[in-house]
Amino acid sequence: MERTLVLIKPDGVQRGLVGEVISRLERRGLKLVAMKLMQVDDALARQHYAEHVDRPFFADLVVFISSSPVVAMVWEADAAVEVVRNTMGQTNPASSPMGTIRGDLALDIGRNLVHGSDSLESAAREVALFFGHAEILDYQRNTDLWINEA
Ligand code: DAT
Ligand code: MG
Repeated sequence: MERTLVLIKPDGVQRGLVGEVISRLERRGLKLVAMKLMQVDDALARQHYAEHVDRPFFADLVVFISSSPVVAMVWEADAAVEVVRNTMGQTNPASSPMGTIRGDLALDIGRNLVHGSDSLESAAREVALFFGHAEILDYQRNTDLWINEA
């Protein structure tokens, strides 16, 4: 079973789309195993986006993600990384298909509402940046056997 980090970025919280984003992931069948509303500081922002440090948009990215609260979550499923990325859509909302979070709810690459880890390795690194072990819960859902055959 995979775990992946999802952030509802400042634009999502400010626009009142927290429930919408969570609802889409819940309805897909993923299991929520950790969640908090938090302010990302400059240091955490730089660590989180470290892979983009040399990109021209890095400074704006760091300012934006720390500009207002985010909702940080860990979601669990088989292939959670791929399933979350597909549910989110493309990085650029303008090229995201309808039916995806970014394709339905966003327009601008710099205001694309959500973050989702892009690989299992990124997921492990990012989950550890945002959550301690004790904050990630292991529990059974009564619906599990209605979502996964085994
Ligand atoms: P994703 O968030 O889909 O994983 P990414 O990791 O390549 O995309 O980039 C991180 C964020 O940086 C992305 O959500 C929005 C911003 N970004 C990416 N490419 C950009 C670009 N060409 N211009 C402006 N912002 C960009
Ligand atoms: Mg990324």
